[in-house]
Order: sequence, then structure tokens, then C-alpha cells
Amino acid sequence: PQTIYLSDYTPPAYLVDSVHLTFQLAPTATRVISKIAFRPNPEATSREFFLNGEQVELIWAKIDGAEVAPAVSPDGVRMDVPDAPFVFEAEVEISPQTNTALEGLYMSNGMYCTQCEAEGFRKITFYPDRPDVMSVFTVRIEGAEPVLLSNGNPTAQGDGWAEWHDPWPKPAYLFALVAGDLVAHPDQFQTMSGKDVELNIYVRPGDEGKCAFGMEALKASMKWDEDVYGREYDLDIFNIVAVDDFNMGAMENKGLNIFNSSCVLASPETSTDGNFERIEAIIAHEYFHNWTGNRITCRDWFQLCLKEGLTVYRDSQFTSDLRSAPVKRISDVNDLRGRQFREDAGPLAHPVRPDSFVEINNFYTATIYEKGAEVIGMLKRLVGDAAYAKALDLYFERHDGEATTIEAWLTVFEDTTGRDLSQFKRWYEQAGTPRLTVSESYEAGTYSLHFTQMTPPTPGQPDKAPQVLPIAVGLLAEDGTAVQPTVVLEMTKQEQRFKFSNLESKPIASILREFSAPVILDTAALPDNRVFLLAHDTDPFNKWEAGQTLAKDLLVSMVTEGATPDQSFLNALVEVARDDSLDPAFRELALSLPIDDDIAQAVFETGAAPDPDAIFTARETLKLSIAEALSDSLPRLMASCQIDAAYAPDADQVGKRSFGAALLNYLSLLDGGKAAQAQFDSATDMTQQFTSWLCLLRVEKDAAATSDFYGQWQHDRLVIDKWFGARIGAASPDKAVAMAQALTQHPDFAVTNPNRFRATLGALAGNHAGFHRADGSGYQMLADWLITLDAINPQTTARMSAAFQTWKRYDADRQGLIAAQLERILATPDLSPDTTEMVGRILN
Ligand code: DPP
Ligand code: ZN
Repeated sequence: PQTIYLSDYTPPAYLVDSVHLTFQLAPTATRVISKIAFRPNPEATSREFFLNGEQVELIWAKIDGAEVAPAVSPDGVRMDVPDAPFVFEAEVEISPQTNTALEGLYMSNGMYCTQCEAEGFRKITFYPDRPDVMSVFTVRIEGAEPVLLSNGNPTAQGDGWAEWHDPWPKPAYLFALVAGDLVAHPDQFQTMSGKDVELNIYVRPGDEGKCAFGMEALKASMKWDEDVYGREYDLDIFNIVAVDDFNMGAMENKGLNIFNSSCVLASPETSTDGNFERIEAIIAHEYFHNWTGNRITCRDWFQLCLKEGLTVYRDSQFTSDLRSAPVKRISDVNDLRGRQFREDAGPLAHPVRPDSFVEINNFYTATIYEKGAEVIGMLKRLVGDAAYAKALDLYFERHDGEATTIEAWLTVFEDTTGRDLSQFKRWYEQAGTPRLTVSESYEAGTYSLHFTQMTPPTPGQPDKAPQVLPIAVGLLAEDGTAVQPTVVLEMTKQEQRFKFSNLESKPIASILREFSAPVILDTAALPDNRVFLLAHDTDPFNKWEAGQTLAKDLLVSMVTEGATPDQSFLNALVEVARDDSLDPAFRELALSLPIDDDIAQAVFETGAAPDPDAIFTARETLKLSIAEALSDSLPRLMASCQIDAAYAPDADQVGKRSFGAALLNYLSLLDGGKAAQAQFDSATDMTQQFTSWLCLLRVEKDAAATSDFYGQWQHDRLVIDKWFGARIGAASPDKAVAMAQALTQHPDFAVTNPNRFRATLGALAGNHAGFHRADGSGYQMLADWLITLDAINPQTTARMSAAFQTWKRYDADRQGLIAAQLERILATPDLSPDTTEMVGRILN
């Protein structure tokens, strides 16, 4: 496999003015006839004419009507062309039915669908498959399927055919086609300028009842993007299609979004509150791409964060506006630390804008998405809300219709604010999570905070320069009143001191409020005020953070020093749980302990090798202590979570149910699952049913509930994914591998379905102590299945191999066992470039 470098970018040799495609659909012999109008690119440095094409059989090709015989290689075709505009035509044959990689045109349950990002279009026909070649597409589909869809607006249709025209120039990665026996859930939306847009969610017959929530989320997204960013929808129709076999969550193809069915189908009976929230966020995300991604796209794949970081940032703003901003911020930071900090700390660390890649599919990462969004949040914090809004207006005005770069994005902010963002740009260029150390001093009414920043080396980047850090700080008095409301300190040097004067007494600092920069904050040199901050901080994020770091430090000392749960921490936690002035959703987050993987990382950072069993035991012990400390309050608190209204996945109800589930979890440790069984038996929505079943699984009182759950839901593949995942995820460490083994033998297991594969093998990798069994059986099982899957679906295999990225934190025996499995994967004949790149990076 070949490495591609950002520094090697050159403009395309030829540009495309229009594309006409005709699809004659047939499962193993689809014909694609293309007619593409090319013209030489005046900015090009070469006149070589090369069209990408993989697993595409050329039938014939013509230039300006005359048949030609191009040089065909496994990755495309080359030929001589006129030094003037010309028309290239070709007919090719492809086999959607046997396309199990799910890239290009493939079949899922008898329906045709596509996935072209990043480089799937080259598996459909010969084309300059790069995002900086944008063109207008006209598509004719011939097929027996009742529903035939493509991008843009429908222009004509008849029996067995349909034509579509997309007036907006787009790169090939945004092309989409769907054909199948589908039913529509229709609606409409009137845009801010009064245009009517037809909306549809297309699903397989039987799923019609699961579309209403997604449709409401779509309309809310359309309205929000008008209200907040002034962005209006630009076609007559917007279609969403649900597909069962899909590598990603969803795809923002112009006017025809294709969704993993798990990310759009929802009903109260089959979906949890968490599913509803995720669906709402993903629908918004894909819709928001219409402007940030489609109208303005990326020049090359190194610029992926240009659309993904910004669109994640926008969807997080949307969720914060619709639901609770503090709750959203806390869950985003949890996710960032769990996935992105992990990536940044290991062999897969890469900058938000990478300098090189082998397989771009391996760079749809937490760094590009989540850290990419954090960088935008920091930029907004530094320039202020008004300047951010002005800069975004300018961005849309200046770059509409272009394929552009991070440089162009930053220039918009420089032109709007007059700021020099050259140092800020390091956030895009330097990998690794900065460590921020703070100490304090107080003298004669002046309080100083002294910060030092340091970013550790990452692969290929031994030395790091200081980054711009917006550090939000507030000061509190001993009685909890605010003496200094939140201010943003702008740190630019490696070491910097900030002063607050005219104070009456020494204050207590609340640092990095709202998690104002994605750094690891070390407060060891400050007095330990965390119990105070947990009780008094007015910043919800830091209030939660105080409790989390207390819990994490306690768990680490339980693991490494045999400490026992600390009474002052337990009392403080109970106080928060009992504080009815706090949002129940916040109280649930405060009561949640760090997951085993976080504790393992924290143990590793003390210089010790984490013992997975000891971590599991410590966490169980602390849970029981919290349960006992809470026991007197449980009846009242659980009663306060009762909901009398009909089920709705709104913030208010969700908060009560999630707090109620946390309380039920603790109660199960005391009553052996009695209350959980009662809730399971009477549950009328999936959230209540699933959360009570999880409690039963954890106290191993699950046998009857597990078979009832399966019996009730065996016809519903999305619920059965939960059934697979929960049984493996909640299995005790000594049983997780055996459970996963048993479930891969289950008739409902399917290696070809990414959702089911992730629900099974992903759940094994997520069961920390189970996966890291000392005998290596967890490692071996995952490696076996990754080898099997690689021949079927390289993209999902490569992504899931990241489960091994933390291997160097463990003891020498475990490292040896993991390395042996990674070597075994790498030695597999015909291993895909995707998996070769990932496993190779993890090993080195
Ligand atoms: N579909 C993926 C996303 O929306 C890749 N663009 O993030
Ligand atoms: Zn996206």
C-alpha cells in the first residue's frame, strides 16, 4: 500500500462540467453507462488523463464519439485525450450483490444502495474520484424496483425507470442511488424564503411506524439551521433512506441521505432514550452537512475536519439548544476523553489535519471529528459569539460552491477579526493532548494562577510548540459565592501567570470551566478543593468534574494501594443526589463512575500496569459503597423519578428516567434485583425494559428476563443488536469470552452485518476485564473474527482493530499475547490495505 502526503497535493488535470449516468440494475451484472464532459484545468501542472476505477469491468469507452482503448490497471484507466474540452463515454459492469465491503453500489436485503465517501465512487464507474472535482449530475435508473432514487430533484419517471437531476455541483463522494421495495413516511417543510420542500423517510415495509421521530428531528434541524446560521435548504425534495447493512452511522449525500437503520428508526417500544437522542443528533449532523460539507466541501481528504469538525460542532450546538447544554457538554467530554484522548495517547495519534495516510477510511476518527469540533469551540470562545457569526457568514459567502482548505477557513476568521491565527493553527497540525499544570499563590489581595503547558511526543512528532489555550476560570469564596465570574484567560506561552487583584481573601479557583480547552488539567499542586467544588461550583461542568476526579483518584488508590471508599466522597455524592434543585440528568451523570478503561488509563498514568480484574473489583466495591450510602434516600429519590405522562423522549422525561435507572442500578446491589424485576415485568417502553434488564444482567438474576426479552423481540433486528451487546457487555470477567463465543454461534449472528458484528465483537472489546483475561482468550477471539471479517469488509475490520490501541499500557505478559495476535493478523494472506495500515500502526 502506498502512503499519500498532503504536501504532494496538485490540482486536478481536468475538470468536469457535467455527468450523465445510466444505471441498468441487475444484482450481479449492473451496467453503468457514463457520459462525462471534461475540460483541461487551467491551474493544472500536468495533462495526464487518469480515471479512478476499481472492481469495475470496462465494456467500451469513447472520446468525442470515437471508440478508444484505454490502458486498464487495477486502480483505473489512462489514455490520451485532446488538449481541449471533450466528452468521455463508457459502459462498465459491476456486481452489487457480491459487494460485501459495502463501498460503492451494493445490496442490502434485496435493496440497492451506495456509499461513496470517501472513495467508493471509483467502484461504480471510471471517474476522477477526488473531492476537488465538482460537477452537476444527471442520473437515469432502470430497474424493476418500485422506488428508484438519486440526488437532486426528480425530473421524469415511468414504469421501470426514473430520472434525477442535481443542479448543485458536487464531488463524486456525495453521489447516491437507492432502488428497492420501500415505503415512504412523507412530510413537508416550508423554508425561510417560503419554498416548499417535500420530505421523505424511506424504509422497508414493516418499519413505517418507526419514522415519526426522525422526521420531527429533520424538520427541527432545517428550522434550526435557518434560525442560527441563516442556512436554507436548496432543493425541492429531501430524502432519507434507512439501510440495515452500513459501515458508518449515516451519509450526507446531496438530497439523499442514507442512514444506518440504527441511526434513524425509532419507536418508544423498541428504542431507548439514548437511541432517540443519538438519532436526533445524527439526523441533524447529516442535514447540516448540506452547507458544511456539500455546498462547501473539502479540497482533499486531509481537510476532512473542515466539514466533520464543523458539522459535529454544529450538531452539538443544536442538541444543546434543544436539550440541556450542561448535560450535553458533560457527555461530549466523556466521549472525547474515552475515545479521542485515548487515540491521542497511543500509536494511532494523528493531527486533526493529518499529513499522510494510506487508507483514508482509517481517518474517520475521534480526532478528526471530536477534537476537530473542540478546535472550533475554542476558536469561538477566543473570538466571541458575534465575531464567530460574522466569520461564518463570510465563510458561506466566500467559499460557496468550492472545495477548500483549513487555511481558507482560518483566513475567514483572520479577515473578520484582525487576529493572527498562525499559532492557533497548531491545533490542526500537532497531535497529542496538551497537559496543563497549574499552581497558585496569594499575597496582599492578589491571587495568581501559574500555568505550564506540555504536549507529549506522538508518532512522527517528537517536539511540540506551545498552543493557544482558552482557559475559563471563575473564583469562589469559602462560602460558595462567586468573587470572580467566569473569565477566559488566553494562554499562548509555555508558561504563563495570570493575576486577579483586589480580593478580600484567598479564593478557591474553578479552572477550565465548561472544559474550555481539550487538555489534561493537572491540579495536584493546588489545595484539594474538589469536595467543596462538587458542592458549590456554579459551573455544572466543573461541579461534575470535581466528583469524577475524586472517584477516579479513589478508584486508582483502591487498585494500587488497597484503599477503601472514602466517607467524605460518599457523603458529598449523596448530597448531590439528594439536591432536588439539580437537574436529574445532571445527578445521573454525577452518580456514574468512570468506566474500567478510564480507570486503567489513570492507573497507567501513575506508572503502574493496570490489573483489569483489580479494576473491575474496585469499581464493584465502590458501587456497593455508594449504594449503601444512598440506601436511605433511594425510596424518595426513585419516587421523584416517576413520570405520569405518556412516554416522550424529551429532556425532562429522559433526565428522570436516566436518574431513575442509575438509582435502580444501585438498588439492585442491595435488593438482589427485586425492584428491577418488577420494573422489567411492567415496562411499557424500551428504556424502562432495557435498563431494568441490564440491572438483572449485572446481578446475574437474568435468566428468565433474557429469554423473555429475546422471545419478545426476535423479529426486530435493532432490538436484537441490543440483546447481543448487553449480554456480552454485562457478563462478568470470567464469562465474557464464553458468552461472546456462544453468541457468535447463535443463528442470529451475521458476520456480514456491521451492526451485529459490532454488537457482538465490539461488546467483547468493551468488556474491559473480560477482554483482557490473563489467558489471552479475549485477544485471540477478537483477532480470529477480525481476520474473518477482513476478507468481507475491510473498513469495519480496520476500525475495530483499534480495540488493541491501548495494548502498551498492560503488563509484559498481556503485551506479549496482544503482539502475537497483531502479528498473526498482519501475516494473514491478502490482508486489506485498511487493516494492514491500522494494525501496522498499532504495533509500532
Ligand atoms: N457520513 C459520515 C458523517 O456524516 C461521513 N461524512 O460524518
Ligand atoms: Zn459528518
